[in-house]
Amino acid sequence: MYHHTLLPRRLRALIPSILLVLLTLLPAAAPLRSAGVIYVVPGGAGAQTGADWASAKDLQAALQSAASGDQIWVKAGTYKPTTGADRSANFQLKSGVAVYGGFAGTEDSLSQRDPATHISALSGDLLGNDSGAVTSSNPTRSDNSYHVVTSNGTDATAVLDGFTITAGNANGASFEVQGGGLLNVKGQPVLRSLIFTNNSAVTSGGGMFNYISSNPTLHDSSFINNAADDNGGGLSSSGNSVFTSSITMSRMIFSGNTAPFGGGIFSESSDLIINHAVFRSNGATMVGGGIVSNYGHTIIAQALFNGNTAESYGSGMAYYKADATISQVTFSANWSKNNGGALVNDEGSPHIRNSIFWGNQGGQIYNFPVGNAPDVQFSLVQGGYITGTHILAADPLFADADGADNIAGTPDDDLRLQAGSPAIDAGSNAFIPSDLTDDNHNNDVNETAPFDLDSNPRLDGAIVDLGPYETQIKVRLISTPPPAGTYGSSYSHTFTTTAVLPVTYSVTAGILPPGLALNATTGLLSGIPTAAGTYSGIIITAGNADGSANQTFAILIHPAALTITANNKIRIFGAPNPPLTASYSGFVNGDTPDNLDTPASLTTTATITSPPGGYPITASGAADANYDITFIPATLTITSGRTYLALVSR
Ligand SMILES: [Ca+2]
Ligand SMILES: [Ca+2]
Ligand SMILES: [Ca+2]
Ligand SMILES: [Ca+2]
Repeated sequence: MYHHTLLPRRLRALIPSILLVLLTLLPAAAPLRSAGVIYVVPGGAGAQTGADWASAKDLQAALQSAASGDQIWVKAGTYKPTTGADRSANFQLKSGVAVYGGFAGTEDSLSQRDPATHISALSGDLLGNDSGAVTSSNPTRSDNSYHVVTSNGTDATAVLDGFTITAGNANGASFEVQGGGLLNVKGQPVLRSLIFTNNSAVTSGGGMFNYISSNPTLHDSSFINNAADDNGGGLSSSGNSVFTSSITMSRMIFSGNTAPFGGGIFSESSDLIINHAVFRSNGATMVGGGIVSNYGHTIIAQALFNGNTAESYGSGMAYYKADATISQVTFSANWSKNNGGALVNDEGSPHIRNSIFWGNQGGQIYNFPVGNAPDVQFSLVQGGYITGTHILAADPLFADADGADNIAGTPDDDLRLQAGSPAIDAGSNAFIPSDLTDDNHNNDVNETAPFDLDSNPRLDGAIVDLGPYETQIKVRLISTPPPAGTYGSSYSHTFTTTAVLPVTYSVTAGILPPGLALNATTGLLSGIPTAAGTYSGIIITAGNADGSANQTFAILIHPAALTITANNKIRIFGAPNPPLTASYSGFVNGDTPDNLDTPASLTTTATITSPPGGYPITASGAADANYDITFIPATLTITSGRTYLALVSR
């Protein structure tokens, strides 16, 4: 820390002049300026210094001049890699430079932009003549850029955020046959809020091609209507035996992309981590409408595969010698001409958890060779899954499986779960995926996923649902129905709920047994029943601002046990029968014999002429709705005079 004092004085004196020499050696063309914002509008404006909106640069010029730490703010409009005809020109991203689109051209802070409203498009349609099909051979695309964007060799400080990338057509030679929208070789850029649409490639990755040692992250982005003539209509990612690649994606949409192999995504010797994604209406003319994964590791969490098609196998996904973890995924209304309506597992080893396979044409899960079955647990599989554990096979009761158009597999399908779906609370919480892409921005990727595909809490109630959507019930009555009670006996039952906010309990239909009352705050139903009977059709509602839950039940109030015991009597032979009496055991609620609907009658067979002996006294006839009455008889003993005296003196 005292190094400067060790410098010889003469050397210290030289330092200013050394600095001066170094400064003069810097090329004059590189202006010394602090990192900041470079403003961009189509074609540039004013003095084109990039210092503000009024003197904005064009995008290509801004990228050329940007230094590490710069941001480039790009006004809405269309930007092409060149004003000429050089199909190899492209927008090359830079490490340390973040390029943001979506500005109206008036903003002074990043948070004011809105890419959904102010479309900043990067277009490879150099002649501006594109029409018709998005195919590499379409003549109106023969002028288009081979790659609209490249991010080769960048690190994770290269950012592209808030753009539509369109009209790339990689139909050249060498690398210019793949990645029409974006080519990423040995790059690790952060790609956010991008729409890749109408890009094509003569081999791989119509929308984007990712190749060896490339580990980009892609968030909040869509691949729509891209095409490749070989594989990966939307996205293709490849490693090789030495250099693997890995793509981490969250909140993605792949829709309407086509290729022979992997309409949405083709991945080979590459790892895929996908959290929150919709694969819809992608098509493979051969295998893997949604995804093909060959070799490599794939994690797919909280995703929907709907309306994808494959002319051969595996309309949702196809795995070849790849391992995969598939959790909280729904496959529905995918169409495969042959097998694997949802999934083909070809010598792979998928682990499938908390997922739904329903209504796919071509069967649900197809294994090749037969017997090489994925490990399926806590999932709903149409037709069942014989080697799985905790498998349901009942209709999952999607909210609207074929949507308003009544055609399954089109974008209006609603594959959330209806109330009463067997898939609600049918998963295993142990298999909730982790927060792979840190969707709650707390730098913890090991905690369980906080959000479902709708960005609702992933866990509602005590147990996770199957599929990507968690039904938000919010308020649940979780207690068992109230038990039976007994007339005159203290009764207590507490209704319990799971809810974030406190709930209020009320009786919304039927009548509680008399004597019982419901505490609106605690849910305690208590009291002493004052009338036996069956009280049916009672509905208890627990509710708060989030919603409410009902429970319908009957309460049976049993009669109390009452024993009427006739009293033994004795009389002397020849005397009239004494008054017959009885004792009562079991009265509650202050009842007396006078409260009985029908009083007990006491009879004996003895008459005034009956000889000495024992005669039964029978209690009977008493009846009351509140009592379950047992009668116990007694004996009238008729004695001779001497015996009578002995008995009564005892
Ligand atoms: Ca064109
Ligand atoms: Ca539909
Ligand atoms: Ca987190
Ligand atoms: Ca649940």
